[in-house]
Amino acid sequence: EPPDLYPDAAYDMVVVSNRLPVDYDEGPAGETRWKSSPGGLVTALEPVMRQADGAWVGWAGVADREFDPFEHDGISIVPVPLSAEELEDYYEGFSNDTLWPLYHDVIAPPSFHREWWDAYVRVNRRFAEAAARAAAEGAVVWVQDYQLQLVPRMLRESRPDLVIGFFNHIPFPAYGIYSQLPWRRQVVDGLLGADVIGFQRATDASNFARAVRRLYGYTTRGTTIEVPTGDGESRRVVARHFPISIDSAGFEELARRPEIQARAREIRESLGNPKTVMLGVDRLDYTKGIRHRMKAFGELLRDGRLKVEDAILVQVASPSRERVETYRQLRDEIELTVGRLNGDQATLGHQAIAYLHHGYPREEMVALYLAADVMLVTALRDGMNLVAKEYVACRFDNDGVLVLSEFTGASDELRQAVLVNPHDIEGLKDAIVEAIEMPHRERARRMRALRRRVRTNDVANWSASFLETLTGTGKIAAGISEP
Ligand code: GDG
Repeated sequence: EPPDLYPDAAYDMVVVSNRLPVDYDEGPAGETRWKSSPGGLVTALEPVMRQADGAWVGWAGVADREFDPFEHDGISIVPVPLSAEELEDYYEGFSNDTLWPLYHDVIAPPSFHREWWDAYVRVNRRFAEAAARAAAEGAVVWVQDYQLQLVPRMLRESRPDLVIGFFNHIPFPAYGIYSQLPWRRQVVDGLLGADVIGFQRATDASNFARAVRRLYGYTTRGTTIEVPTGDGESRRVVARHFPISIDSAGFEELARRPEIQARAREIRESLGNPKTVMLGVDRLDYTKGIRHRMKAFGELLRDGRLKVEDAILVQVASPSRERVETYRQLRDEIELTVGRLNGDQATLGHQAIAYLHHGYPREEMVALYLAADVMLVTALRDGMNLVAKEYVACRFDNDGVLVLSEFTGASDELRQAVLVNPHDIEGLKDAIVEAIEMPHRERARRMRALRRRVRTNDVANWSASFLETLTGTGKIAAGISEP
């Protein structure tokens, strides 16, 4: 008997994520306005949500404010409030300074603080309660990402009637690293409340299964985990990979627009029409290997293998997590590197790196992708990396070379990229030169193969495949898998 259902808010499909698909915005007279934030997840889930009478539960992006549920662009929005202190402890603290570095192979040292954990539990409970109130009897609830790993268990306890899915957008680390987490048992138990736990890579799923065996001794067979229910019976939980993707057709459509192609030419012109434009696009994050990329590029210039008249690196580093100390330090280090590199290598007419610490509209990103001869994705660890897929989706001209780190989830699928180990600076330098010098036929052959992959596995495919596994019927996904 599900307790306390909102009589008029009983949704058959509920998505739960830290951030809502809309951002709070204050109008000139102090009134509340809502702006869509068109991320990949929104594009992926919008059709499903519209069809299934869905609600989206999440935080509105502003602390210490409460909002009533409302409707936006045909989707029901259920805001969950966070205080400024919770934002610091649950979000900036436990999510972004404990889990994020731990799950990315401790590239930066994770901080463990008991008060952060307490806030994480408290906030996860609030999200679980909001989802439980919004969900109809037997509804599908799909929980997103590492900020909300305890929600599946909490939901199962209050609402055993629900079908519960969880998707982890970031890696799940090897047990030797995961086991550092003081709350490692609680987090695994939280996730095991779900019916299906999705990961980006097969390795992530097997790392998780291993953690389950080590911490609980449960039996795992392939992608199935037997979770005892206490009455001598057990539930079957599926833990497997569902590699996320992008709205490939949407990106290609933008790339084909004449005004965006004109903008791409204008970008190249404003850079002095060099032979080679190289591009990096990342949130300013220590997982993205931005410094490794700059080191390799700087050495190629220093050693005379590249000339500053011929090659430029455009680096878009969009502002991210600026209140977390590690991110402030990283920004200082990167900006010092850019300053030094340009100081040493630039001439009056040619800069070596064009560094842009801004976010841009999607149209401008697509123009940059079209303007770039070589795309550099050198992450040290990355769940998937959508930038790599976006670059490929935009290159309907079958040109351009993708240099891709093997530590990204994307490298499991994009085998025709020039694959690199970004820690190996000599190897990275050789790969950059190989990409710049690659003959046209070879570029086209590789890009065609990459494009086939990104077109076949697009984001609609990703959500359909997850939801089909979750419901076991294909009923919910049927409407969106049609071309
Ligand atoms: C996490 C995981 C996983 C970036 N700057 C601008 C901008 N972006 C867009 C990109 C891309 C997205 O942000 C970044 O996605 P990534 O996948 O590259 O990386 P994370 O942000 O770390 O995402 C990752 C992903 O979740 C999905 O599961 O792939 O591994 O870490 O779409 O284009 N977009 C615009 N302006 C910018 O300045 N418009």
